[in-house]
Amino acid sequence: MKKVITYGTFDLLHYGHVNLLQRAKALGDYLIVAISTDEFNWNEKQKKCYFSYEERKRLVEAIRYVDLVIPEEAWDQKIQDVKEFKVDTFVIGDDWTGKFDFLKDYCEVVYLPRTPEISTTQIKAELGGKNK
Ligand code: C2G
Repeated sequence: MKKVITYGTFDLLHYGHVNLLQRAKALGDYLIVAISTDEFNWNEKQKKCYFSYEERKRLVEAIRYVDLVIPEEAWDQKIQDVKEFKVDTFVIGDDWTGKFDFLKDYCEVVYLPRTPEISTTQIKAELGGKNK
């Protein structure tokens, strides 16, 4: 069984996220998604999520391509995750190109093109504008 892993916040889940998860699953048989915890998002990415970790986990678990959701609590947990879950391929959007090449010592590393026209930031901005 070929195992794939990816990491992300997945706040305000949208089709760009789903496009990524669909392509990630197509690279193997089992897809693990590490979702950033609320603490990790705030402390490391200065992101304040609309949905809590538990709500984001509930949404991502409902996606047909996803087999397991685990928490992302630290930048440096990836090597441990790859070893613990015997992961063959690490996948993430190409906005991170090069940032995780260190994982090539442990698994295949794939950067996939982002879905260009959608982002959580854009959704928040447009909704914020309408509420004025
Ligand atoms: N994504 C995408 N297209 C978009 C938006 C997001 O392909 N329009 C991808 C991102 O490239 C990423 C995944 O969807 O692979 C999740 O995106 P985010 O929730 O924004 O994740 P991010 O904040 O980039 O966190 O340790 C890695 C980080 O946790 C990644």
